[in-house]
Amino acid sequence: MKIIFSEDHELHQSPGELFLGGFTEAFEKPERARLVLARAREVGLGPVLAPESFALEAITRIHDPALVELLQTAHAQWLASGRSGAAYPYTWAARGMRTDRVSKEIDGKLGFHSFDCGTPITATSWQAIKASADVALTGAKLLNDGEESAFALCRPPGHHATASQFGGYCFLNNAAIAAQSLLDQGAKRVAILDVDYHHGNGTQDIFYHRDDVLFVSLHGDPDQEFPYMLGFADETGAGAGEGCNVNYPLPWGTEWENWSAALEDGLQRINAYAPDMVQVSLGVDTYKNDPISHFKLEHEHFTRMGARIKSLNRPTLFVMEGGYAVAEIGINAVNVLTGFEAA
Ligand code: SP5
Ligand code: ZN
Repeated sequence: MKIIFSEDHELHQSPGELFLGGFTEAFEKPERARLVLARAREVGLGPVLAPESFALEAITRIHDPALVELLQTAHAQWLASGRSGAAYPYTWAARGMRTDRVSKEIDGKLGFHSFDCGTPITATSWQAIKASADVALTGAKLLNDGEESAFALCRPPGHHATASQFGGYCFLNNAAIAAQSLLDQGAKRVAILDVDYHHGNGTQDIFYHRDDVLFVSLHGDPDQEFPYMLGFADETGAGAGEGCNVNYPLPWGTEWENWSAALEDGLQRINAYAPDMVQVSLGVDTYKNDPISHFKLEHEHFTRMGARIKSLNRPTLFVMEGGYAVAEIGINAVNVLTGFEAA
């Protein structure tokens, strides 16, 4: 399986985030991608390719141009307004406030185009964000050119980002951008299976009214887990997209037995949809020792996950999302890919 990777991911490094009442080291850090790549090389998964550079139009097929511009300019405006460090949003449009206009001030813009305070923008973040989208787009192109599978080793991750808002360590929705690219290159239906511990609220929202993308997500019950306000089982799609959104919220402490039962149900839904292509939003924060998550999957379960995904028997693009047990992230992520290849 070909691996697409850009060293430019190193250019995004969060200075830290609020956690348990203090400001602590960021969980989403460059070491994550380094270790996944090292493990892929160690097991000989496949050749490592640099991404092509795509025009911004591939991104604005999904995202509001104002978000794309803000990601490129926010840090300079942050400095110009007398700040230092990274640009952090801290105030949002609560119920009863205006969402029909955007302030020209940096704090107003950041609040308008984000939904959490854990996703800061540094002077060089944009280069990493753009490279991550290019990694996913290159993976989509490989599938379109006939590859049976590919691994887009994206960082920063993407599945929380909506069309117009960043958050959850995500700035651009790499998986959504890649899926749109597959559709634009001729695929009629794409299924996205999101196995990250957190609900992929951005991906769901982007495709919620559409029937050309099936979104299936297994995740921590939003009554207990970030992002708290989306990801419930009664969200089934709307309009033309009715029936094209499938959520499996699962409680803290979920082990392989119940997780894999939900996976089997989700795989059936994907088979019934008969997609031309499959994408996997591959987060491995379901691992038992993940520092911010509460599922109980073990190394071997990731191998089995990959084998079950192979049973879909469709061209499959894996897009890296979360996973914060850094020492073991390489084993867990690559186990999915080797499990897929061996099945
Ligand atoms: C891509 C991805 O996995 N993003 C995850 C973003 C999660 N950010 C919020 C983290 C909140 C941590 N909650 C701590 C609960 C400790 N029991
Ligand atoms: Zn996650």
